[in-house]
Amino acid sequence: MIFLHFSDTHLGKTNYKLKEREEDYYNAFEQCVNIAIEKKVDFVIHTGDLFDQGNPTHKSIINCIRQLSKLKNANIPLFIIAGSHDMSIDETVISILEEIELVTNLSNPKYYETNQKILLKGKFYKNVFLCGIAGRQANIKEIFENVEINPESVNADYKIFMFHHTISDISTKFMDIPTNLLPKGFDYYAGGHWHTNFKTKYDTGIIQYSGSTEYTDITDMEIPQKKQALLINTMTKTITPMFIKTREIIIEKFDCENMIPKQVTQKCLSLIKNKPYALIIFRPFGRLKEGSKNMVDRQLIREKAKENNYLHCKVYLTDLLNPQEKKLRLLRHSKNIELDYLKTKGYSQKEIELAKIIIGTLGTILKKDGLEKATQKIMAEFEK
Ligand SMILES: [Mn+2]
Repeated sequence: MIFLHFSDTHLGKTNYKLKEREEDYYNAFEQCVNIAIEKKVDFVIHTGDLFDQGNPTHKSIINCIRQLSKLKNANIPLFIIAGSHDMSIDETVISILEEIELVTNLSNPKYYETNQKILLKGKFYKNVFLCGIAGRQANIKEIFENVEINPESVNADYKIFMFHHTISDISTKFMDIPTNLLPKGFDYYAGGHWHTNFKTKYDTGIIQYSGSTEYTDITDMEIPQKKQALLINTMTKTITPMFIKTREIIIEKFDCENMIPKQVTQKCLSLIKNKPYALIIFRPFGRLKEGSKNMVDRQLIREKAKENNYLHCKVYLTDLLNPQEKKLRLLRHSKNIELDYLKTKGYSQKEIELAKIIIGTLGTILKKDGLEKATQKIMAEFEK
């Protein structure tokens, strides 16, 4: 059997508010579907973040259905789990797609049983057994600790486990679960959530993250790795990357230590060639000799890029320091990033405490009396 694995398609996402970038995500998704059809695969697996949002735009749903219908017409089933971005307060769009028989959502409760343990009933397709866990974060370690696999899966010739979490083998800093919490005995562990390609051996099989199908943010753009879907042959156990054609993204990072702003501008201008449709991102770093980084003429740089037919030009000055500026040592992924920032800005401890409460109430779903309680808490802190 042959199957295709891809992930993190983030339909509906864009970068820099460009409609062309939104199209790029649809285009990458379409390429994956076309590969599956051309290679006449037996089935496809998607490991979550089909959409970029839990309440996706109509446009992205239409684009998605159009592609999934092509797979259906070619008799190629698609097995999927919901990713962290696919979740909504009430269910996930993926379950709607399942209702109209375009996908099998293995993270749908109908594919597992919860008593004290979580039994993954999964699904048999021909001689393959597939099961998976949705990309939620809450109590995720406990969930994995309590997972049991359908005992009938021993009859399958090939077993696939799908998940949407970062394992400790990738990063101890960003990990959701230690690698050894993955259930044992599978042939293929299909990972999603981590946007770059990653593979390692595990127990009786192999763990494979196919990565996202587009470059979703600046960190992702800076990693020199082609975007891909993976073609797996279960008999020969070969895994072949199928590369996705993506828009050219040029990142120019250069040292500007002891330069003046005008020299930084000149340096950027000199790096602009003629690259139709490419994205160009400048990231100068180092400390300026004089002037201020706001004097770097971003407008002029952007204009020259436009004249040279680039799709878009972005100049990041965050890593460029003014002559007297203290180096802000902000932990990029610190949970207290806002508080660290307020501290560096000289706010008092009391003000920071207050901000902490306010920030803590943002983005949470305020239950009954929630707003009132939050207000009381803020007032109590204020009166201290
Ligand atoms: Mn993702």
